[in-house]
Amino acid sequence: MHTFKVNDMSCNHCVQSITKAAFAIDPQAVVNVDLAAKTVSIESSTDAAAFRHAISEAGYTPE
Ligand SMILES: [Cu+2]
Repeated sequence: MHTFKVNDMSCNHCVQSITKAAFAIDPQAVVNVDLAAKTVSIESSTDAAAFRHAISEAGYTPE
């Protein structure tokens, strides 16, 4: 399980962009975004760095 804090995620559009970016890395991933807590949890066997990069590319700042 990879968990990122994404403080610059502010609405459902952000949630969708990040979810889409995660699925582009691993279509089998289980992605949970908690907008209130500003966390993104991804269950995947793919390396966390790949998701971190994808979230950055989508225009967000994963911590
Ligand atoms: Cu947004």
